[in-house]
Amino acid sequence: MDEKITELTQEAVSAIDQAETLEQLQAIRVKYLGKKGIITGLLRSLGQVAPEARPRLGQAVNSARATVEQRIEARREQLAAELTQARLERERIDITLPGRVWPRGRLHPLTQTLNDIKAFFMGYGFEVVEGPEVETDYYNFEALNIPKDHPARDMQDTFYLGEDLLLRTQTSPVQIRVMEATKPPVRIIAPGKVYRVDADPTHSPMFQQVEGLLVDKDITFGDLKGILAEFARHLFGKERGVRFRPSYFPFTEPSAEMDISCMMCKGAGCRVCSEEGWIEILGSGMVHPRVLEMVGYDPEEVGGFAFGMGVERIAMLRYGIDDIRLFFDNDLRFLHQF
Ligand code: 2U9
Repeated sequence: MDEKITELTQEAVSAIDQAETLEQLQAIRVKYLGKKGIITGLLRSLGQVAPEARPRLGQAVNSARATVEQRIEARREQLAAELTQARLERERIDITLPGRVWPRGRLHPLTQTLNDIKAFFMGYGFEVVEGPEVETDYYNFEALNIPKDHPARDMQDTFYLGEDLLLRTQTSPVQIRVMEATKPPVRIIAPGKVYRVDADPTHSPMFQQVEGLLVDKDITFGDLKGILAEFARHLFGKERGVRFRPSYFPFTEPSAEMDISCMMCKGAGCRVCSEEGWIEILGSGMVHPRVLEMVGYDPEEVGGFAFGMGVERIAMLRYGIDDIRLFFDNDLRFLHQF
């Protein structure tokens, strides 16, 4: 019996050492230590040996079982480590390979210009408001004191969507709605898309405007001049000359257009300013008393100034672009330059 135990142990140990996979190792465990395993069988058969030999033989079988168990566990750890190592080799990643460089995006020149305009007026306490692009005749024309026979109302100039509905031709309706809903003081700018039947190198059927409105007690034309001149120098450089020219709009009285000294020729006269030395950048004026009355304000109590500018026009002057359609072509060769 002693010999058999020694022999069995050696046989098991050599099988364990030769096992190449965890599955083979498991089969060996079943063969020797399983319920019907050889060593388990030996333990059971101890009942048949002579009582005086039993303790010694029992000890020998138990020690054989412990040896086999230990060797299996040791080999299992070894095989598992080899498997992990092999997997690490197989899945090795070369972290020195250069990554892919993604091209960096940037803001559209019109967005950049609009952001700069907004930031300036927000700095003076103006709130940014937006409104619908589809408007009624009342908000787009009537409430702005635009007479029935004004050319802007013509089918040739306005996109009508029905009897009374149209695509707004300016963002002023937004400001009418704000005044209807709130009491003075009002200090807002209204940026947004507007639509006019017009298309050539400097006009697009859709373009963007920023209009501004300030209504309060004791507002003067001096307030208008001060803030708009400051705006012009903020956007086009503090060395720019600024001048106001009398003009006419149905919704403001008096009205004025603001020019800046030409940044190309510095006022000497060139192609960009049509030999004038000056370039128009926005329209403005004191809000017409009739417009104030129509929203329920008392023109004897409060007054205000308003202004309007085309964002594309400002961006064209700023960047020296001579065709408005370049903004809408989405040609990356153009867009990458800003
Ligand atoms: C209210 C009252 C008055 C807004 C104004 C202009 C002068 C103006 C044009 C500039 C170039 C439009 O984009 S453009 O074609 N705008 O000259 N806009 S005053 O006046 C208002 C606005 C709202 C309630």
